[in-house]
Amino acid sequence: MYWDKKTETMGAKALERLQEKRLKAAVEYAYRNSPHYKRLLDEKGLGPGDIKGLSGLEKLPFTYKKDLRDNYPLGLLAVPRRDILRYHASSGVTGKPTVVAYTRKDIENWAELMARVLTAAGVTRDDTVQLIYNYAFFTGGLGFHYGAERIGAGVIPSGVGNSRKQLMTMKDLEVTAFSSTPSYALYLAEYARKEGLDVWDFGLKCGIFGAEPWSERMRRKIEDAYGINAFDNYGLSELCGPGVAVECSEKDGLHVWSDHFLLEVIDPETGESLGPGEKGELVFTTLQKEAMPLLRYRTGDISFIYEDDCPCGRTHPRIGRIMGRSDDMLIIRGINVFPSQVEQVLLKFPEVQEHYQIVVDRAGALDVLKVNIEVTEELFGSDVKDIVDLKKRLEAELKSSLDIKAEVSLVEPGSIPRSQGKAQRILDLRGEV
Ligand code: DLL
Repeated sequence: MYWDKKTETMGAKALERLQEKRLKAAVEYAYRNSPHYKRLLDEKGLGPGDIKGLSGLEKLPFTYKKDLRDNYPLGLLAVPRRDILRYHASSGVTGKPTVVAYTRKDIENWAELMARVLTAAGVTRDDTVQLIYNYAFFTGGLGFHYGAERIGAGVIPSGVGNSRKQLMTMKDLEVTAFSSTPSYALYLAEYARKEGLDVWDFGLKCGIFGAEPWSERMRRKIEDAYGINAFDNYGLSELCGPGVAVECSEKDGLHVWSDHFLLEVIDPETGESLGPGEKGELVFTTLQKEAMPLLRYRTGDISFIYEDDCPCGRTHPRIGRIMGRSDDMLIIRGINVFPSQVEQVLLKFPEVQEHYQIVVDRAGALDVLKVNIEVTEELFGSDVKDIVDLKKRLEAELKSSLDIKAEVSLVEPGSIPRSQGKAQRILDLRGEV
């Protein structure tokens, strides 16, 4: 089942020609409208007409998350503010979020891509879809919402939290499809079991999960619990949000919508392009974005491109499940967390030392974040009341900066193991679910 059969199944040559045409236009657009890209291209001695085809892609400079951060909040905008219809944001490295903006056309295109995503997973206008993603700055909620509406499905904008109500909604409104992070889907199934409910009986058909890494084993667990087909979908705020790539009924690789996003896989160390089958960092060039076009955006996500064609008939290239990151970003309950954000918070508290450890673990299916922090000798010898108060203030500040709850343990000076080389600040104990 396709949403836009013509585009999704267009011949490889025709897709390449389309990409070539759009790449030339995208470079020209970025040069003319984004002072940032004009400067970068000028520095490289590249004019807008110098990229003549896909083979010229490698001449273009990379764009990093750091570029968005350095140009916070809207330095990469390529249109006047009055043309912006929507803003979203994801967490940034230093406590400042990465802000992304959309024109009317960008929102339209995103809804189309999300309609393709949902259709690939089998959602039609006959479905009732429950969207269990955050509807605020995070792109998951509204991204799925617009796509499901585009298809004409019945949308339940459930948002996050209140598991009992989520289950009641699912059952009473006879929901047939839902979307959430994979870990929340598992958690909800466990919660239901404890409440004496059997989600298998709800009559659900499919689920679309993403925003964080998950495994085949997790897929099987979710499918077995709900009696559904579970599909992986991938995306990032900088490109639009969800809607960059999705699995089809084959469940073997995610199709990247390549009429919108030109895909490369590179060696994260050398920046060299890698061939199909070779594992490396995903890099995307936006081919149709107006508000914030990006050239060769380094995602930090590690995967590879499939070599063979997909039996589903879609010609857009497939990538494997995201296998990891090339940087130190952690994804905790679908929220991006950089260790440096924790450090920034600690710097505001003179009562704590620079020695800390971030521990990410699982309680059931859900991630939990703990931060062990050494206090000063002085505080260590002081009143319990002061320590409790400090713990509370640290937890409040971390929550406000990270958007996720962190449990703080204040520990004795000298108790966090010192390392000979790089400090071992992160302990990820999650393993595979
Ligand atoms: O997570 C967009 C999204 C929302 C995707 C809902 C899917 C569903 P950001 O908050 O900007 O955007 O985080 C993007 O999350 O670079 C990956 O590291 C990770 N990520 C997203 N989807 C997947 C996935 C949204 N399916 C970052 N598998 C990306 C593994 C994923 N990692």
